[in-house]
Amino acid sequence: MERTLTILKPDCVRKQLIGAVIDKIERAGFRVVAMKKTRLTQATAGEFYAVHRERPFYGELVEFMSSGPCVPMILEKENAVADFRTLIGATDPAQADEGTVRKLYADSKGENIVHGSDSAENAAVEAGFFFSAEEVVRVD
Ligand code: DAT
Ligand code: MG
Repeated sequence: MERTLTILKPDCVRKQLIGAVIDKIERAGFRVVAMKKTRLTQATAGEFYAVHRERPFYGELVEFMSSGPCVPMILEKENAVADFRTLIGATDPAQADEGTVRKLYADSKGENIVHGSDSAENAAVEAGFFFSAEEVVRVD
């Protein structure tokens, strides 16, 4: 079993799509092993996306990710990282495959509904931004 970290971003929460996106996630076979609603500070959002620090969109990204509540989750499934990236589609919704979360719900490259980790190693690091060990509970 592999784990990935997702964030239902502030646009997802504002558009009242939390349930719709979780429905797609569960139907695709992911188990939710941790979940909360929270709001990133600019400092935490900046650190979370530190790899993009030099990119022209970094300021906008930090601003957006701290603009309202979000819903981070740890998801578990075989091949979770790659399968979740397939489920959400390309970063730019205009390039995303039909039926993907971003194609269905995202407005733009910058406001694209969901985050998905790009490796199992990064998923573990990213989970640490939101969850303590006691909050990661899989009982089923
Ligand atoms: P992904 O979220 O698909 O892993 P990424 O890691 O390249 O994409 O970028 C992280 C986030 O930064 C992305 O979800 C939205 C924002 N972003 C990326 N490229 C952008 C661009 N060209 N213009 C505006 N925002 C962008
Ligand atoms: Mg990425």
